[in-house]
Amino acid sequence: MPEYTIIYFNVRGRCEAMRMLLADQGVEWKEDVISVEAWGQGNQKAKAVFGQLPGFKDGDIVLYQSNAILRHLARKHGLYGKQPNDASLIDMMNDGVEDLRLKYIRLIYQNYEEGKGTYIKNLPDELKHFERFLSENNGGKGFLVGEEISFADYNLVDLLLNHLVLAPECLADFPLLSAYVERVTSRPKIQAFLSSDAHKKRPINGNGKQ
Ligand code: GTB
Repeated sequence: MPEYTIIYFNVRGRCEAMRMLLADQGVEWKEDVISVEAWGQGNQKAKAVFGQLPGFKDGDIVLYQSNAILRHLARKHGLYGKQPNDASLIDMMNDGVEDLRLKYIRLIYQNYEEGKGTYIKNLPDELKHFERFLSENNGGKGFLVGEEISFADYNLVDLLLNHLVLAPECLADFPLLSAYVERVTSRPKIQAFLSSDAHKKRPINGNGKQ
């Protein structure tokens, strides 16, 4: 029996990074899919610590907040760096990913038709920070921090994959980020996960926009 359960709507949304992490680490998990109708009845919402999903069960504990879940998994599976300052740098990068994810979510759920053009026009100003930071670690040939993959890498790659759907050319001027996405998504277990029906058939977002 898998020890982990992801409790979420039938979307990639805020859970695909943790799914990628688990798949890459060779860890099984269960999906407890909550329909929008069931959520609307209010019982699950009332139980959730902040009234929102995802939730994540690990044995006796149930966690909420997607980034807390990623960090929990990172601590358990050695995805928080190795050197003394690594964890702080990984946190910093993950916070940067969260800032961009929030902008993306606002576009998708609140301003898609009117905002898409401007969002894509301004995207290089967001992506350049990640390109530069990546370039400072091993010439951009590895991961965000240190020599091994961290939870922030899964989170960033997931968000970049969403952006490649929104704006297929968005990485054209970012050679290091392009190669990084290619490198991470070519890891055999990630490649298998991304090729699975479970991933491909799951919508990116809950409103059909992407
Ligand atoms: N800070 C929290 C985190 O990181 O976990 C934010 C969680 C959050 O925004 N959760 C949203 C939620 O629970 C779902 S993610 N919304 C319901 C509510 O607030 O009552 C975005 C989302 C929206 C809609 C769908 N959908 O319709 O299927 C799926 C996902």
